[in-house]
Amino acid sequence: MGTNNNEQSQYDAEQIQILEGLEAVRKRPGMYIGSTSTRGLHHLVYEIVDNAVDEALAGFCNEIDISINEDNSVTVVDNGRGIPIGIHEKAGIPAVEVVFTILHAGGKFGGGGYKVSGGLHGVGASVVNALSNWLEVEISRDGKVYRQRYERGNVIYKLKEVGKTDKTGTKVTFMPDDTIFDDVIFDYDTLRRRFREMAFLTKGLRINLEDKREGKEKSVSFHYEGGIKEFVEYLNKNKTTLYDKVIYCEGQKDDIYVEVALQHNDSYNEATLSFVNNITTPEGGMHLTGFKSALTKVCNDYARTNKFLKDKEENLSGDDLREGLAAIVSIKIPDPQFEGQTKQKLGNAEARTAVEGLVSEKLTYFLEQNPQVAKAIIGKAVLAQRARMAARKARDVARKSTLESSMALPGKLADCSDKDPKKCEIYIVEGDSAGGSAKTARDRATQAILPLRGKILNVEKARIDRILGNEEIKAMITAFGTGIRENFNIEKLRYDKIIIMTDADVDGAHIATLMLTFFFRFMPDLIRQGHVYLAQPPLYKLEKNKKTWYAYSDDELAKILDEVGRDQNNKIQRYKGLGEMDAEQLWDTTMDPDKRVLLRVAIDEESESELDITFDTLMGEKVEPRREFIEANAKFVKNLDI
Ligand code: 2B7
Repeated sequence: MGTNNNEQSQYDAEQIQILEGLEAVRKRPGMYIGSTSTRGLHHLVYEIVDNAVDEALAGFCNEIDISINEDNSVTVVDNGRGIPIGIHEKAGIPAVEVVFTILHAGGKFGGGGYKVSGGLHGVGASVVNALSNWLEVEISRDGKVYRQRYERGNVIYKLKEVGKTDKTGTKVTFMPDDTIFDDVIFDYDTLRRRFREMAFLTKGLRINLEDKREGKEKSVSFHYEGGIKEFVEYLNKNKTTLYDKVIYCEGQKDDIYVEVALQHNDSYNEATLSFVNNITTPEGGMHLTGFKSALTKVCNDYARTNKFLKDKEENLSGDDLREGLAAIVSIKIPDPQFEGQTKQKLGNAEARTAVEGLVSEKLTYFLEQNPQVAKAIIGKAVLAQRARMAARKARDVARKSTLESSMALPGKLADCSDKDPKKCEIYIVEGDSAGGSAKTARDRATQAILPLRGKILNVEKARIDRILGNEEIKAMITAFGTGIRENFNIEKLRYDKIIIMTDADVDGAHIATLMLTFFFRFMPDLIRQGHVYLAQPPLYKLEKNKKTWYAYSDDELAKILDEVGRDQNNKIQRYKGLGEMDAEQLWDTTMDPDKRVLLRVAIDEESESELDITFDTLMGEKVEPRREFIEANAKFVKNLDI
């Protein structure tokens, strides 16, 4: 400071620029990590871990430890080479300091490393540093341990030697800035899900996660030698597979590395997950398109050559061939371009060519070598094709007849009189008798009632023709007015709220899950846009001295009893079903918009693939996981204050 030495002032200038750089991150954190919500907070961990994963991808690291510390700081340790500590030529400071204090200090470093990890925003360590109260990095390299500390992005002391070691690697500990994030509490399960996915996507890498917070102590370790092959096995774990082997291929075209694994099961749903640089791409894009076209083309060629399809028969469609498919498409590409409304769709055309080329070549060879597997895949697709054609015919007939009868509403529906969908709601009620009480109880202007008989069809276990032929499902589709799947149109929704009302017992929960499964598969936007609710009928009625209380759980009953005193004057009734309530009670406890509690059903978008799994666990034949599902079901449901 205060010197006129030319070199020195140049150095100062550089420093000032650096400070401005990180200040920008603190001013507009959302630009760099998406948001300052819980999601953004967890993103900090992913950014640091991404750098360690890159070191693993470069072939120098095979284990990463992540711990949530007692003070809610996070430590990440890798056994890679250690971030270089030599003086960076341009910046004149140790390379590690460049990594943590200069914005966008990404790319190739010291050679050898292949930086592919996109990160949602691809900004890395300096952003985490800028958004942390403090951050410490410790590097083990060349027999020595070095350390540096930063606070809100500012260097607290120069890189210093603090000990000796015979190991190599990097350790980063940071405390997120509580003045920037809405909430600085890490969620173990969110991290666990993400790291399991990362471990699947990086074969051979071991990722250990530990929660050291008091009262929350737990740990888990992920390590998959088979990588995405094991990911596919995991997706199929509660299913019956059509053949034993997971079909797998990997390869590189130009600078794109492609890895694909797939295996069919006997269900009717597809679970294809695609990733770019280890980031999930729910909207797909070029890599997914390449995979789909290769699968469709290769299988049709095979089916023709081997006479599974007669000359005059139509080609198998992509959907036919993907019925019951579990697949992972994972690519690594140096410069991913994301397009579309949400910027989540991979736009690089060369990714399509790379995936399509690799999968075509390898799958053609595989089918020739494994005719039994080929037969199973083509055989299932042929059945799917027949069902699809039958369903199309049925729909055409249905369309004609609905045109004639101008969209006949189902006979069982007691519709409401108000025609403004914003004000209207429909109760889907289990059983005719409860349906009867609900019809009596309702507000006729705004509440419609659709009673359903018994268990509704499990759409996970039925093919499209059977599903669309099912009376209960037809009734719901016509009542809602939106149509399904690619024909779904939210503007046509006839009710703002779709409320599932079932008994408050295990069977009721099962029926509700079956309905949610149907919505999830055929009209997921209904759930995404928050139109689907669960009614909450009470479990108990307590009468005492001419007063009445309703309890919606055992805990609540206990609380009420504590308040009113536990004595002989208590008359407690346990409701076994909605049918036991008369219309007035049903209105008071469950349907009156001023008093009722509704649960809004939500999809956890970050784990949509897990949602499939949870539904499947519930729904599949394997009976034993059923209990879990009912508990897990609670996860889809977010409490709604009304
Ligand atoms: C682009 C930057 C971020 N980097 C290296 C080398 C190893 C290395 C890293 C890392 C997070 C928490 C524990 C390369 C890459 C910087 O250049 S970052 N390891 N681990 C990490 O951040 N873990 C490297 C060439 C030769 N020697 C080391």
